[in-house]
Amino acid sequence: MNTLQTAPAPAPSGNRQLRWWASAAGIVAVGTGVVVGEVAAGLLSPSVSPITAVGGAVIDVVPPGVKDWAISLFGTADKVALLGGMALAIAGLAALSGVLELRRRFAGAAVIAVFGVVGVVAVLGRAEATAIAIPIPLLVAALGIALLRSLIRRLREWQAGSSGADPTGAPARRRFLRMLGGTAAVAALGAVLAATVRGGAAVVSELRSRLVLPAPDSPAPAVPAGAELGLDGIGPLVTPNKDFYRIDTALRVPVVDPEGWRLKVTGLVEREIELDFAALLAKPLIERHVTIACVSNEVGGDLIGNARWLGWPVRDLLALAGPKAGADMVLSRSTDGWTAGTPLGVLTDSRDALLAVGMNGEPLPLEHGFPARLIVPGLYGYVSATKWVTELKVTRFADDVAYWTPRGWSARGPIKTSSRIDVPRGGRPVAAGDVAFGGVAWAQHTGIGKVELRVNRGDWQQAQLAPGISKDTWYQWKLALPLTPGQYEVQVRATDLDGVPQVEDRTPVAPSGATGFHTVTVDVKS
Ligand SMILES: Nc1nc2c(c(=O)[nH]1)N[C@H]1C(S)=C(S)[C@@H](COP(=O)(O)O)O[C@H]1N2
Ligand SMILES: [Mo]
Repeated sequence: MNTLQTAPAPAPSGNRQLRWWASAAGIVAVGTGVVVGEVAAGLLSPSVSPITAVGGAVIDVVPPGVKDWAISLFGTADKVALLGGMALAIAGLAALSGVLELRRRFAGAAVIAVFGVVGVVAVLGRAEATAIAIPIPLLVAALGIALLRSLIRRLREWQAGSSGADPTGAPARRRFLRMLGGTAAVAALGAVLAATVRGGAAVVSELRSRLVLPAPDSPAPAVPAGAELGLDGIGPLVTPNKDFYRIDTALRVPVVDPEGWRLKVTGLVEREIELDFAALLAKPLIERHVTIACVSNEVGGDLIGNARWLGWPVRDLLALAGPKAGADMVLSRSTDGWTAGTPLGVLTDSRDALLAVGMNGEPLPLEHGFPARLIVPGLYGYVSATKWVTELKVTRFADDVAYWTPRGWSARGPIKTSSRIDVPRGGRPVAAGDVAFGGVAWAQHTGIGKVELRVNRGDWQQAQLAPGISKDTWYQWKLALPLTPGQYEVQVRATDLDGVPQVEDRTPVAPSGATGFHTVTVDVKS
């Protein structure tokens, strides 16, 4: 036996160092459990893991105000922020469980057990949860507890300065550190594995990239000359897919294999219909530009985008099913259980409401609903634009409620006429003289009639309005204002083609969309 190895190990000096090691033990134990749980979920229940279930539950219980705040703070990185926040919270509780377990046997284990129960409750609350997903959080907790208990036992032995009953006679310190390091390594490996198990997404991405969409029977009307003003600083008239805003409650983008995808039309219909992806692509498809917007878009905000969508008119699909008298709503449902309630009339009138498969000449990106979603001109996304859609239930507003309705949002959500100043960009001073103002205005399905600007609440001055691609899209506008040095407040107001101006009174985004004039302060330098 080597004397060096059996030399008594110095006990971790002082309570602080001991607590530090106990915290590390807690984090490594719980982290390993969580990672193993994610791997298990990835294999057994791809759409629900303990982490996505808890995160989804957090999203579901936060009041609309907090959701708006999170979106305004983190923008489309709100999910990364949520996952990061969860990781910090879990690490904090895990460290605490280590310290508690060191102080008192089973005290830390109890904290982890609570984790497990919270996880099970969260999984039970997910619409997409399969039975196999339910016990996974308990597995996570059991593994975390087992690891924590043996790590803490070794830490105690080190503290006591004993070499215990270890037949190798390795010092207690080394046995603790070896187990801590070994477990952390397993967790790291598991994290890599969890990422690969997510390869399902990679497979569907590959299928998507090889998919060739049919040419539309009815192509999109040409973009009129001059619709794009080309003013520096106004976003492009058609938003590229990669820049298109993304809003949904899905922590992990649903991965839907088009081969297995089915859309059912159910409820108050003469004939239930089931459609697979090949059958959908074989329908006479049309292509249209439609500007969609989020109800959470603040005045002047960027949760709005314009794309060329390829799809089958929902009107034709519903005509095949034959809605029964008395029906007034279509509850659309996605693979992850999210729902939107759309007035039946809007889906059966002459507008181009689409069961869309293409976006700007490509299959829908996974984030934007691959393989199929709804696009309805004139309605906010939360009451119409269901991504990863798998069911249309013809029903009545009196009988069914959609996802956001009980959470403080209006059951009906027509888009409010609005306008935005994109240039000059806020905060940057501009040179005196003719100052170029420009932006966009929208009144989906009615169309924009005029856009005006006013300076320091003076008279409204009419801007040059570019032709819209259609009444369902936004319009660009511009106006040069002669300004001398000083500070100005500039406001924009759009009026729709029925002559109705946008609402001046400021109202918040909840419950049915913001109103008010976009107002910017412009610093003019000599
Ligand atoms: N399945 C599903 N579809 C959804 C949502 C969702 O949370 N889940 N959010 C809706 C909302 S609120 C909006 S504004 C639009 C946004 O569509 P986009 O992400 O393609 O821009 O999708 C709608 N469709
Ligand atoms: Mo939205």
